[in-house]
Amino acid sequence: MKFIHLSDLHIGKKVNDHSMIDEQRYILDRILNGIKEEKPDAVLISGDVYDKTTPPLEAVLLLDNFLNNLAIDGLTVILISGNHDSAERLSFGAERMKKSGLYIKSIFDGNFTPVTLTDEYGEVNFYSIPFIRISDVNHVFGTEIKDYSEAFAFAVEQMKLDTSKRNVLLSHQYVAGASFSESESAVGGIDCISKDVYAPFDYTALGHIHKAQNIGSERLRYCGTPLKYSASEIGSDKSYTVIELLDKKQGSTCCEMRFKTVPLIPLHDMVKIQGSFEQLMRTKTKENGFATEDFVYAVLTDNEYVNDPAVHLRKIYPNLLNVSYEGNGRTAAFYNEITAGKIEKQTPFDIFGEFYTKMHDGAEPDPQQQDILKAAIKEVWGEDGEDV
Ligand SMILES: [Mn+2]
Repeated sequence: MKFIHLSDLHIGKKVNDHSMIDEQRYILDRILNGIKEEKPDAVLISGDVYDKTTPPLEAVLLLDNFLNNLAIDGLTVILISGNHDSAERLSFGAERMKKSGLYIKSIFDGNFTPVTLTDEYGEVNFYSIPFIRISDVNHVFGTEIKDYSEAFAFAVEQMKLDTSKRNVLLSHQYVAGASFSESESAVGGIDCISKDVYAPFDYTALGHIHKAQNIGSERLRYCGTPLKYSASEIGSDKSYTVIELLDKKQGSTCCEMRFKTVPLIPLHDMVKIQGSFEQLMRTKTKENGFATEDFVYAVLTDNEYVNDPAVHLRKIYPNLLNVSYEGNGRTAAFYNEITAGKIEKQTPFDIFGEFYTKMHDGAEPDPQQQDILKAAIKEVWGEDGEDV
């Protein structure tokens, strides 16, 4: 039984206000080609299909297109919702679509009927638990559980697993021990689930964490996002996971399995570039190790204030995502120029005034700003502020 594990597509996502839709269209195309080559029995998508509960039109069209392209003879597609999806919206038409081999499990209702596929080694049961909170379990089962792992374990118990068969779970949760990046959002420390609750499954296709990783073993795995969605993912490789479940010997807890990842090369990479404004404006193309159309996080090392660097940098790097300054762009030399040798003789009002002027290309604070400043100084130092 061969299946492909995907998750966290986040279709419709914007990174720093920059639409990723073209990148997503491209990468889904690559994945589709991979699926056609690999000829799996199933494709599993473990949540965060969309980036928003009300995805934009282009995102809906793209998912529609992807799922339609997956209507390949003999291919089963199973999809759960993540914390970014609207469970109800995603479940549109779910009942009817089962007939065509597309199983959407986005509403947690206590029904754990698996999707069962058969190969030469027997049956494989694919179970789904969309993203849930403790309150979902308590709501559905009338329990009063307070612990996340306990709530999840309770749900798993209700499946009454036949462990002599091969069992697979799709789950979108934060499993304790996973290392995450910046783009997950709403991944909290208390929300994590012990990996032990996943032990009864031969394989768990996890979603939620954007960095591909095994949790303890390759049977409990985050496949990661198909694209980099934050600066913290620069330098990390993206891929999808291909799993093959083989024989489950009588009496053994897990079946034999094969595991591999297939690298995903994006249309445009995400890179960090660093240097002075002048250097970055001079740096142009691929000779320097990156294409100008890459998604760029620029880090300026200038000591001097640069006016509107993004406006100019964007002429060379059209997919510029962010400009930041190393050390705030104002090194010790910058501050020394203001303060050296004279700070002790100045009042806080004078020091701030000079600082303000430096930061605003020579403009002085206007009378209203001066009043605010005086009031603030008075609040900190009292009337004595003038003499400090
Ligand atoms: Mn996600």
